[in-house]
This record gives sequence, structure tokens and C-alpha cells, in this order.
Amino acid sequence: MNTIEEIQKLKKEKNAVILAHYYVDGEVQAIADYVGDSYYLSKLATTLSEDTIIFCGVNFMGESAKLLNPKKKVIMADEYADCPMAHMVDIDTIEQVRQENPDVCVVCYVNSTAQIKAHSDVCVTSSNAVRIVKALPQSKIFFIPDNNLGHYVASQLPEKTFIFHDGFCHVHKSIHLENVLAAKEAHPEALILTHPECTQDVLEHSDFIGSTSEIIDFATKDSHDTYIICTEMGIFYELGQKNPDKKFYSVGHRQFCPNMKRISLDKVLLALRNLSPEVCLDQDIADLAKRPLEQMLHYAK
Ligand code: CIZ
Ligand code: SF4
Repeated sequence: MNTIEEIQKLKKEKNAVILAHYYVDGEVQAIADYVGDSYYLSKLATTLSEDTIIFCGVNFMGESAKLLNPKKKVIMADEYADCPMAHMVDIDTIEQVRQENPDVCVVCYVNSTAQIKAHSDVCVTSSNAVRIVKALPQSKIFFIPDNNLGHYVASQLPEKTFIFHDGFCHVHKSIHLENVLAAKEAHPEALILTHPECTQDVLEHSDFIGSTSEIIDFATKDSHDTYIICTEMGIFYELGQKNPDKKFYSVGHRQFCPNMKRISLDKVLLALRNLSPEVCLDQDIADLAKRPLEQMLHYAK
């Protein structure tokens, strides 16, 4: 039996479901039951009947799945796949901002640890951040941790005031404007589709700004046939699946998240065999961290 056949067999035997993010390797996305962004996957996780979730993504995503599904076993395909941005804010900073701004709403990009979520008021993802911040009753926002996404949200909501944090995604930050302009020179007919974790100069030169799922939807519905894609390269798999006749160009070798790329078919198989490593959260933190995620699902309705 080959690796893929064994994964399929074990998945049935163990009543497990495989969830994968768009940034993991295409061959992992191909064997997953559901592929999506973290908003879709966290919403979906609340509707699944299987007892066990095998999560192919970084730790904060598995934690979110566990927070929303405390009774299910959530197994990470790789326990060391961790997003550096998830650790960029500290609790003291949040509490200090709260003390100095008693009316502030702490809006936490979902790319954060459960501990950080536990000190936040509401979570957002890149696909719902503008919608949720707009719907919040508070007008003063402390947006953590991603500085670029925070500024993008602020640019869409001039009626709100923002305090920003200085967190960033090293993958999106290293997509430089000169790389984008070089790609545009090579493919002048292409539209530039960009993730809001990219820097402001790149966003300003883009034809469309959106999360991974929004970029995929845009490219799938749009009538052009050539695109330059400014986000992590794993997205090319789903773009190609949905649009076999369109051309998608990268902006160079920097669109690579080493943590997302830790996940392989062999690791998925091992995770299924051993039902380990399991996501285990401290109960006190879990109780507090669940609330901002539920607030996100509430405001996103
Ligand atoms: O929200 C997510 O899943 C991330 C990390 C990126 C995106 O835009 O989908
Ligand atoms: Fe974190 Fe960036 Fe990798 Fe996403 S692409 S997991 S934000 S380092």
C-alpha cells in the first residue's frame, strides 16, 4: 500500500478528517478532505461529525480548531510548524494599552497563540477583518499583531481610530515592490493580486487585495487570464486546480513559508497512525481564548 492509500485507510478506521491550509504543499492539499483559509477551516471545524481532526497547518490554526471543538481530538501533522507572527505580541503590551485606553477594543488577528487570544476581545482573519472591525461598537481599536493588515483595515475604515502593533509576517514582508514591478514588466497584461499582510507600497500597486480565499475567488470569477500573485506559494495549487487555463506568476523565490512547508504526506500518515501530537490547552486559557473566536463567528454572520 502506498502512503496515500494508507492515509485514506487509516482516516476511515480512525474516524478522522484532514483539514489543510492553502499554504501547505499541493500534494498535502490533494489528500485533504477540506482545504481553506483559517476562517473557513475554523468555522467548518464546528460542523464536522468525525471525532478526530488532523490539521495540516501551523499551530495557531490547530489551537483555534481545538478551542472551537474542545471535545474533539485535534492532531497536528507537525507540532513544530509554528507561525512566528503568532508570538509577536506580549500580554504586558496588551494590558498596558488597555490601561491607557479603557475604551479600546483589542482586535486579535487569528495568527496568534491561544494565550494572546485569551487577552483579546475579538479575533479576525484576513478574510473578515474589515467586516468585523466595522461592525464593532467600539471606535478605538488596538490591532494586534500584524502591522500591515492593521493599516490595511484602517485604510478601509476612516471612521475608526487605531493603535497598531509592530508584528509582521516575514514571508509577505519579503515580497518587495521591486520584485512585483519586475514581474509586472515581464507580464504587463497581468493583474496583481495581493494579500494584506504585504507592505503598503506593494498594496498600492495591486489590482486586488484579499485573503487567500478572496484571491482564489477573484481569480476564478475574473475574466483576465494572467495574474501576478503576492502571497505564499502554496496558493498556486488551488489557483491551478480551479483555473487550469489561466496563468499565475510568482514574484520570486521569497513567497515560501518554511513552517507551512514542514507538512508532508509522511507526517500526515504518522499523525494518523499515532494520533499524536495532540493539541492540548490549559483549561483556564482555553475558556478565555474561545470567547474572542466565538465573537468573531458572531460578528461575521
Ligand atoms: O487567514 C488565513 O488563513 C491566512 C493565514 C491567510 C489567508 O489569507 O488565508
Ligand atoms: Fe505565519 Fe506568514 Fe507563514 Fe502565514 S505565511 S504561517 S503568517 S509566517
